Amino acid sequence: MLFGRKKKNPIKIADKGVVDWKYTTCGYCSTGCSIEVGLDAGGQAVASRGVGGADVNRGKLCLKGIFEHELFTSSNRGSVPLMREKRYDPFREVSWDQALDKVGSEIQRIQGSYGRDAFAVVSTGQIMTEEFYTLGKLARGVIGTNNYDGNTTLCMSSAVSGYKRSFGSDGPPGCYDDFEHTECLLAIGSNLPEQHPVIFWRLREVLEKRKFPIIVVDPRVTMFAQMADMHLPITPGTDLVLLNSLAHVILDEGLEDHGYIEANTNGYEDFAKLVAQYDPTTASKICGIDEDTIRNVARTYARAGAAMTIWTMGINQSTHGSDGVVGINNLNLITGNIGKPGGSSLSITGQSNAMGTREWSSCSGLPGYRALESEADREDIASFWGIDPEFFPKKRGLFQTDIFPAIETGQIKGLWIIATNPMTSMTNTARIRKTLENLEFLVVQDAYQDVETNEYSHVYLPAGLWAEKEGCFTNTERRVNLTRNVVPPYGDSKPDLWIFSEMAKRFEQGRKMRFPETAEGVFEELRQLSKGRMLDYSGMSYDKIEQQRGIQWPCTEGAQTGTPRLYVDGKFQHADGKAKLIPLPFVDNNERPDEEYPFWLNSGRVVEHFHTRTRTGKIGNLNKFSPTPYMEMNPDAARALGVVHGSYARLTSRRGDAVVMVQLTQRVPPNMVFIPFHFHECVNRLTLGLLDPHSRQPAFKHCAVKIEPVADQQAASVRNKAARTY
Ligand SMILES: Nc1nc2c(c(=O)[nH]1)N[C@H]1C(S)=C(S)[C@@H](COP(=O)(O)OP(=O)(O)OC[C@H]3O[C@@H](n4cnc5c(=O)[nH]c(N)nc54)[C@H](O)[C@@H]3O)O[C@H]1N2
Ligand SMILES: Nc1nc2c(c(=O)[nH]1)N[C@H]1C(S)=C(S)[C@@H](COP(=O)(O)OP(=O)(O)OC[C@H]3O[C@@H](n4cnc5c(=O)[nH]c(N)nc54)[C@H](O)[C@@H]3O)O[C@H]1N2
Ligand code: SF4
Ligand SMILES: [Mo]
Repeated sequence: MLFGRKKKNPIKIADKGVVDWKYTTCGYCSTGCSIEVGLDAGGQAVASRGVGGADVNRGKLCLKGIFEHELFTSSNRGSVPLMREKRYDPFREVSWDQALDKVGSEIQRIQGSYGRDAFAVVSTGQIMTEEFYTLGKLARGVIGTNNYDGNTTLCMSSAVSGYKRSFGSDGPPGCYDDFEHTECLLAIGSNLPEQHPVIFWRLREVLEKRKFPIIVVDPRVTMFAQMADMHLPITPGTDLVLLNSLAHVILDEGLEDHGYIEANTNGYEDFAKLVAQYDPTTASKICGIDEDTIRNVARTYARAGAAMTIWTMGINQSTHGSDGVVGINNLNLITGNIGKPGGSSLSITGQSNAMGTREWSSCSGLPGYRALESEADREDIASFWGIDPEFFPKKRGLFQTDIFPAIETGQIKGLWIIATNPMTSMTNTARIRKTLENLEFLVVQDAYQDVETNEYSHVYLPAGLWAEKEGCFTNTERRVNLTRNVVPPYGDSKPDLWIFSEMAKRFEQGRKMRFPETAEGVFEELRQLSKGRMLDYSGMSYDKIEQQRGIQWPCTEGAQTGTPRLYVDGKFQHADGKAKLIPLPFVDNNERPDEEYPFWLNSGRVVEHFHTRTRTGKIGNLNKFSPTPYMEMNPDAARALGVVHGSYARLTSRRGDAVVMVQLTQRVPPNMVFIPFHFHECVNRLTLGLLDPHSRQPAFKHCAVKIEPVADQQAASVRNKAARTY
């Protein structure tokens, strides 16, 4: 007799004919999963699988990783450089020399006519560390523009700013292993199960062995909120009030760690004076969390032997993003939860190499966490690169979010965009379109030629993607992972590293400088420049990184391996070695719902898509789960407006309008809608993006809209160019 499964057809996994598995690292999110790509006898990439012995993912991949090998030949990859004299004319195919000569001469023309800073460079969090460093050498050391930044301003700049203010330096102090030791996890504005599925799986694995409280702060009932012990559906943009109030209760009830505060921090008195104003009764009226819950969370957190906070864009993308991060650091400093197993302020990073750009790209300063403002740092790098230190500016230039307005005012005339797609990902895209039309010259360097921003370019440079190249990514827990080259770049596309080095040759100063040809050659410069510093790479090599499946910096010369946690000895990076407790008054400066625009517009991500869908929109097994722009809307609110499930609705803000399909769900409260930002001509037509004063990061998640049903679905879908069918 047959029982159970045996009665059914057994699951068969198709034989893909893999003859060789090649080690590399996933190129999507910052989790940093080790991945192997299977090649068939013809050298084609036909499969991906997780690496069993890798500490990060232990054999697992999320569904983006599982289909990642399909990227190499996905549609609309760029294979040859393209050029046109006038925007919107048809492109013509050109040789690499023609394209690079044109870009080089346009940079020189613009700088010659309008000054060095009139040409700007906007990069990404998604190329290799060695490529970032080389781009920095080119932008700072050869081209010499101070208007050089990256899309990390849309993503991690609040975390960077908050870490610097509290601890004196960037650098997430904790690691995934903290889940093994913590007794309380507070997760603010992070939807870990969808956005970092493998970090979430690490957490779940620990929870199966040992129970500890999970507290999720998010205005939506996310998948994370559904599994939490406590869900705090906070009023958007008011996390700082909650954090101040948690500190209030902890100090009021004497639950703080006196010894730690005394030994390792300063600023306590001013901080205590400020949080005294945020009693739970007052705070609950602003942040929407009832006072007993605030007290309960504060006591649970402070009484835990070790407690940690993780956060992502719900904190960073806010007008008080940087303050929110400092507020989290304050909480962990007063409870003595920095630098110990299970006690941490761990910012969950976004893009695969958002950390690598912070460390090495020179966007906000100089390589290896050096500052333009420091004479010694300028001299260090100038002598290493063989240039005059006076060539460097003495202060950082514009952030990405200030570069676009500077194009509007005519201060910037030329722009080079590398691996980012602001026509879909920036706030108020109608304004971005006009801004790009103001440029005398735009060059777009991307792996895909159909990236929306390319519609406005004069030159398109086709770049190799992910494992078509070699180099490192640093993940959320400071782990330097190696992406080994698996297949050659598509068509005649070139690795970004090659493009940057070739561009340098178009400049007199660049011809005199050394640009190593291989990524490993560049890595040697990183080793030397980081020796003895906080982010020491000197004990790493490519082979050692591959053997250990990633190494966490610092890894000093001769050390067996890296370091899981920072600040273990309570010594911080401020001049006096102490961390700062910083008072943070809350200023309510968001656009809020009112009578005319009665809904909060919240935006974020879904598990199967990555950002602007240049990649995941073309992978059938990902796109089929979420092919259409849609919004989550509460059924009660929808009923009042006559909006029905599965129909279309028009959203209007003070900036513009967008049409989306309606998904009715209790995930969102009646006064809020949520839209994944992956689709072009969609949510960012509506967003306002007020900037955080410290980090210049936009408040993508907070603005106000009105909603009306749209009768004609046909018109709606034509209007909405986003329904791409690759
Ligand atoms: N599948 C997938 N994974 C990704 C990415 C992707 O595009 N797709 N992108 C990667 C990148 S670059 C990033 S930055 C991360 C982002 O990762 P997450 O930040 O986890 O993702 P989001 O969906 O942007 O936002 C998280 C949550 O913030 C909440 N939120 C909105 N406003 C507030 C608020 O005022 N307070 C609080 N507490 N919460 C609020 C939203 O409701 C949302 O559920 O994901 C990375 N991983
Ligand atoms: N409304 C709203 N807007 C948001 C957000 C939100 O939550 N809500 N989140 C913001 C955040 S956190 C982020 S990080 C941004 C992301 O916004 P973008 O950076 O604009 O998004 P991506 O689609 O990842 O763009 C990366 C581009 O790089 C290309 N690319 C990939 N690999 C390579 C490579 O190796 N070389 C080159 N040259 N190109 C490559 C891809 O094809 C793609 O076009 O969006 C921001 N915008
Ligand atoms: S969790 Fe992130 S790093 Fe891991 S497979 Fe998924 S997208 Fe890649
Ligand atoms: Mo991001």
